[in-house]
This record gives sequence, structure tokens and C-alpha cells, in this order.
Amino acid sequence: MHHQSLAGQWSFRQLNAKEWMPATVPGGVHTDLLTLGKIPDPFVADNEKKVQWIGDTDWEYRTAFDAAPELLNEAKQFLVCDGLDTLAEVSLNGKPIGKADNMYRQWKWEVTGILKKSGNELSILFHAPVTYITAKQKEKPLPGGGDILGGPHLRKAPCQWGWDWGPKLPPIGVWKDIRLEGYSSAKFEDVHVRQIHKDGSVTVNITASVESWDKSPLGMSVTLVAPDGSRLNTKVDIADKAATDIEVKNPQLWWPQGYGKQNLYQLEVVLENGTSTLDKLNYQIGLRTIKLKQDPDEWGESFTFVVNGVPVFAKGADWIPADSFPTRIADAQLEFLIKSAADAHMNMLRVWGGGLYESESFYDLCDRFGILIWQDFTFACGIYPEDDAFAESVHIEAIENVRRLRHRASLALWCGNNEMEQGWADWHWNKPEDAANQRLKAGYDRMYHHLLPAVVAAEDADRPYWPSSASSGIPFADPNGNQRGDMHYWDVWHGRKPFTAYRGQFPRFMSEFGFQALPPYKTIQTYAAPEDQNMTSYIMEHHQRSGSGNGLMIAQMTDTFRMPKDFQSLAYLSMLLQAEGIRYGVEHWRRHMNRVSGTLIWQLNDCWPVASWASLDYFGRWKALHYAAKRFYAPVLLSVEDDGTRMSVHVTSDLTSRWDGLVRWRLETVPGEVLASGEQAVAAAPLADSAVASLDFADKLTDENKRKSVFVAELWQGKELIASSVSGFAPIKHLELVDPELKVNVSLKDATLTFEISARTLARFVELTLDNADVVFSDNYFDIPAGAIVTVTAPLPNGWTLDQAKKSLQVRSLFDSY
Ligand code: BMA
Repeated sequence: MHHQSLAGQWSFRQLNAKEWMPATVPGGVHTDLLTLGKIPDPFVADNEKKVQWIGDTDWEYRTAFDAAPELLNEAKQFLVCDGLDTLAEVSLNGKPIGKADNMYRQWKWEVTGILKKSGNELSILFHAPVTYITAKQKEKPLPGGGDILGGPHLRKAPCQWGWDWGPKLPPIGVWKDIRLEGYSSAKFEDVHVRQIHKDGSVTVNITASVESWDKSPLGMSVTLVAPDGSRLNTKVDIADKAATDIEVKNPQLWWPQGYGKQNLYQLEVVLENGTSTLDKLNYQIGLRTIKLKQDPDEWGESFTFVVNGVPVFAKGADWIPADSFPTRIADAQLEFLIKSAADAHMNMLRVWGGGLYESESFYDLCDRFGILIWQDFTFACGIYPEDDAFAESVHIEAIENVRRLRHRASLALWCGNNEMEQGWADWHWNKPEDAANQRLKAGYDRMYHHLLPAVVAAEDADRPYWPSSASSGIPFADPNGNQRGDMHYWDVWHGRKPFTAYRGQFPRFMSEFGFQALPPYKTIQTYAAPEDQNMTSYIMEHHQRSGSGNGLMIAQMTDTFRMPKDFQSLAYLSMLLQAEGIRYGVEHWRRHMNRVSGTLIWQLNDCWPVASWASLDYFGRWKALHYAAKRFYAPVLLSVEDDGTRMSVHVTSDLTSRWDGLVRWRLETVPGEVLASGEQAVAAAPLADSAVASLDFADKLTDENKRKSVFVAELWQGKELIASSVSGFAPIKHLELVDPELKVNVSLKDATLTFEISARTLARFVELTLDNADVVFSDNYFDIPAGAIVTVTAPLPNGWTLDQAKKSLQVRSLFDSY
């Protein structure tokens, strides 16, 4: 076999334009034009509007190349495009070789006989995607599926048409790898790696089918390399199919983040003919069992992921494409995002259906960091065509992507779509008197209750399929209920309910809920000039896609905080508000972990700089929510259920063995006078919530000192303070803070900065930032009780001195915001 990459420098132009311009493949029109300086950066100000013509234009890409002699020596040559975005016509040496119309499919065309030794020219014509869907939409209007109407007519990422957090910038181009592949006599058609766990040992089963075009005898040889470097081999003869087992006697298991190590094995599967290699595939696998436990119980039916026999409380977030232009996402950027998720103790991400089946690098990282993946098929919030051609295209797309990803240790579940069952059941899509509408509903039923589950059953029988998110699992029956299945809870935010509404919900699995914040001020500066830095300016509203989202933020902000004194304080408060709201929900659901089996925050990341529900912004900056997640997703959680003058202290443990420690609590005033205090030993049961103490301070609190006092709880393990929490008896805005006179002592050792921050009186939500450098602090947006010192660390920015760090440090707390 021989592969020849065709990635690299190409040329492109508007169809029939005179001038060809340099292009990068994989890549796309927007990023190519941007590199050439031919369009303004669409992420700045309202430049997005100035580049809308791109999606209404046809584009040509071409490259010239010589074919490697080794490639031409093979019996057959193929052009393989891992992804074309989206409506493409491909020609080689002037001869049309194929058409594409689904960005999620791999396209493979045989080019034997067309390919020459030298002077080959490959050209790809991309039709304007917006023009296409607009015309289709005129013929047959389909609601939803993106802001530019008609998106469901084309198999292209729904969010690329614009979403309630994303711009309307549908990319166009060769968006994945492109290459020539040559084979002699045979190649793998499909390889399926499965694992059977029994009595402490694991059988890795490899089943392959091959495509061969002569009668030569074939063999398959398999090598499994364990994390410690030890190797296991096996070899079998092949007819048109082959299967072989590798017995792993002492398996080093793979665990999700927080439950154990992420042991990974490397598997190589080789197709051979005597001693020569005909084809070779490599897989990274982790040995573990994964099940979705759905057992009837007193509340309905459980929805719990069980890994290696351990029920896992899923702590995580929903993932969207990390850039509107996915081809420019660097591996380092992906790694930063996935590592940030793991650093905040997340163990699950849901790859949301309005985006992509992600890249190999993405799943490699999830395997490595122990992040379970809930993978939606890529359909969201729309009604899709019901015709056979559409179903067939999706059928192939589903088989290809299931086959590509099913060996992954991290992959936990396949899900049909995002919020479309809700659409039919709850959003008035259903019109029983309208025959055309009922055909679309039947199309829905066929796709998500028959076709896709059949693909998963046939191609990946070891994994659960779930029809939609949210769903009860029973077609069209109460898809967003508390009794069974998963839930999306949007009454806080879209419904403008207070955060306390979260405590009224007991979903079996919360797969979406969220609250927006502005991104950090440094990020706002990249899109809004000083004169636009006002919450209701045209530019700030352009970078807000959720209806009157800025107003929703302000409204809830005035429920919680005092009016901010300036725009920067408002940006800071918006982040605190988001962090506080989500903390409130997650702590409640973790306290009810016997009933609720997971919380996924909408959303982890952003695809451009914008006001959104994300905890990490487009540049990867940690918003206050992400630091809060690091605290509220900790394996041992201290939380306080506040109810008027009553404070109930809980310790919730995701550890598999008993945890011993101590809770210390104080009722104290803002300046630090202790009105009451106590301590209580804790023996936290494994995988359970423990109610530690319930204290009513009614007799200690008057209407007046309620606004001057707080309840401080601390969790100690020996001499180490593990966690602390501050709760009030009045809304935070009514708390009578005084200047905490924050003092910071900064020191440096081995490229790590240490900050010791002390407060004379209670300081709430202390924020540390460094001008001119982005660092992740070990903690941020934390409280400091009166007289206490909090120590946090951060890596010294490259090339910096201690002095520079001291000079660029900015500190503020809630007291400074009004
Ligand atoms: C959910 C998601 C997204 C959306 C988010 C915020 O419905 O599935 O469609 O971005 O809410 O509105």
C-alpha cells in the first residue's frame, strides 16, 4: 500500500474569476481570504455582516501534483476525501470523478487509469451553500436547524448557519484530510475491535472484512501493546472475513476522570500477503465496560452510566465546535480545552448534535483525560427531510462515523439528535390534520426510532443508543420529564425563573441547563472598541445571539447584585452571576445523587468571542464559572443548602471508599465577629451524599444583622483545608460589605507564582488577573472570610520575572464593583 497526501498549498478563486489565489488545504474560503487580507476578521465588531456574500458564491479549488512511483506501482489508486464542505464536484485531469453533498461523509473514488505520472490536476468546485438551502427552502419550507433558514436540507453542521451563540459563517472547502491511496490485491474494508470482560480478564476481539481483487492468500496480524510496553500478538488467515482474539490476563483498566487511571493500549492491525504489508490500521483502546443502567425505581427509571461496575455521577458540559472555522483548530488548543475540562473534575462531555462528529485528536484527548463522550448524531432543533435519498445519505454517514469511533474508550453513548423529539412532542411542530407534516413526523420516527438505532445495533452493539436529547426513551412521551431519561432545563434563562427554581427539578440526568455571562473583559476588547463597551450598544448586542440575552443577564443581575459602577464591573458581575447560578443547581443535584445521575452544563466552550453560556471562552479563558466548576465538581463536595435562617451542611462523595474529615462552621459578621461556631466529624459514605449538620440561626439573627452576617463552612482533612463555602441570609446585593483591604504577597519558586491574599473583612468573589498574560490560577473568584489568608498559584508566564508579575497583577472583589 502507499498513501500520498494532497494536503498543503492549493489555489482557489471565485468561480470563473481571472485570478487564482493561494489556499491552504484542509481549510476553507473564509480562512483563506482572511490570510490574504481580502476580508476583515468576521469575529471583530460586526464584520460578520460584511462577509455574508461568501456563502452565496461558488468557489473553485485546485492543485497540481505528480504521483509517487510507489503509488502508481500499486494495482489500484483511490482519491480519498475525509471531508468536503459540502456541495462539491470533483474532477481529476479534466475528468469528473464524483460529487459530494454531505460534509460528514468520507468520499472515496477510484482513480486508477486517470492518475498520471506527472502533471495531474485535481479540481473541486464548491457550490454556494446558502444559495442552495435558500432555494430548497422555497420549494419545501422546513422549520429550524439554524438561523439561515433551510439548513436541514443540507448535511452540513447546523450551527454553521448561525445559532443562539454562533455567527452565520458557513464554511466552504476541503475541511478534512485529502490523499491518494494505492493498494495491491486487497485492503481492509472494515475492522471492528470489541472487548469481552470476564472474571478479571479481557478478550480483545478483532473482526475484519476485506476487499480483495485477486486470489492471493491473505493474513491478518494483530499486535496489542500494553501501557507498560508489553506486547501480545496474534495472526490468522483471511478468507473475505477474519476474526481473532487477544487474551489480556491482567488488564490495566481505563477509568473516567476521578475514578482511576486512563490506561491506554495501542493496537495495530495489519493485512498481509506473505511478508508484504497490504494495509495497516492503528487504534488506541482502553479496556473497560460501560453500561447505561435504566432500572425502575421509586422515582421512575434510573439513567446512570456504570463504568467497570462503578456507577458514575456524570460531571461535565456540552461541547460545541471550538471554532466557527473548524479547520483552524490547532491540537494544542483542543488539548487546552479538554485538559481544562478534566482540571475542573469533569468526566463527561456531550458532543452536541448541532455541531460535528469531532476529529481523531478530540477523541484521543478524551481517552487520555478520562472524559466520557455522549455523542449526538448531528441533527438539532429542526425538521429534516423525510425522503429516501436523504435517509440513505444519513445511513451511510452514520455507518461511517460509528465505525470510525466505536473503538474509543471514551465513547459512552450514541444519541439520535438534539431537542427534536421535544419539538414534535412539546413545541407544536406536530399538526395531526396536515398530511405533509405527518409525513415529516413519520420520517422522524423512521430515522431516530428505527434507522439510527439499527445502525448502532449492527455496528456498535456494545454501546447504548438514545433517541434524542432530551428524551424519556419512550417515543414522543414526556421527553423532558423528571421520571426517566435526560432533561434540558431552560426555565432559568429562557424562562427568567430565579436560580432557586433548580431546586424544584429532580431529573434523572440533566444533559443541558445554563446561564449566560459576558466573556472576560480582555476578550470583549477583541470585538468591541472602547466606545462600544456598553451592554446595550449595537456591537455588544451583535455579539449576543440569544434574543434579548443582555437584558436577561441584567435582570437576574439586579436580583443578585448591586448595580455595577462601570462596564468592566458589569462584565465581572455577569461572570459571578453565571457561576453562582450554576453552582446552585449542581450542588442541589449532587446532593440528590441517589436520584440524579449527572449534570452537563450548557456549554463548555465558544466558537467565537461572544456573550454565551460557555465556561471557557473562545480564547480558552476561564470564566468564573469554570473556576466554580473546579470547586463544585470536586470528588468530595462541601455544600450548604440554605433555607432562610437554616443552613444544612452536606458532603457529597464520588470516591469509591469512605472519606473521613471534619466540618467546621461559624456564624460570623462581615468584619469577623463570631456569633456561633461548631465542628462535626464526617465519615462520608462512598458514592453518596451525607447530611452532616442542619443548623437554624433564627434566634441569633435579627432583620438587621442578617445583612451583616454570613455562614462560613469549611471542610478539613487533617490539617488541610479542602473546601470552604460562604452563604448569606439576605440577597448578596443587600450584604453590607466594607472595604476588605485586600493585600497580596507574591512569590516565585520553580516557575510557579504563589499569591497569598489576605482580607481584613469578608471579601467575596476575589478575582485575580494578570495584565498582558493569560494564566490559569489554581483558584479564582473565591471568598476570603474576615482575617483569613487564601493561597493560590499560577505558572509564571514565559520569559517573565517576579517583578513583572507583581506589576501586572490586578485584584478586585465584589466590594469594588459598585
Ligand atoms: C439548547 C441547546 C442549543 C442552544 C441552547 C441555548 O437548546 O441544545 O440549541 O444553544 O439550548 O439556548
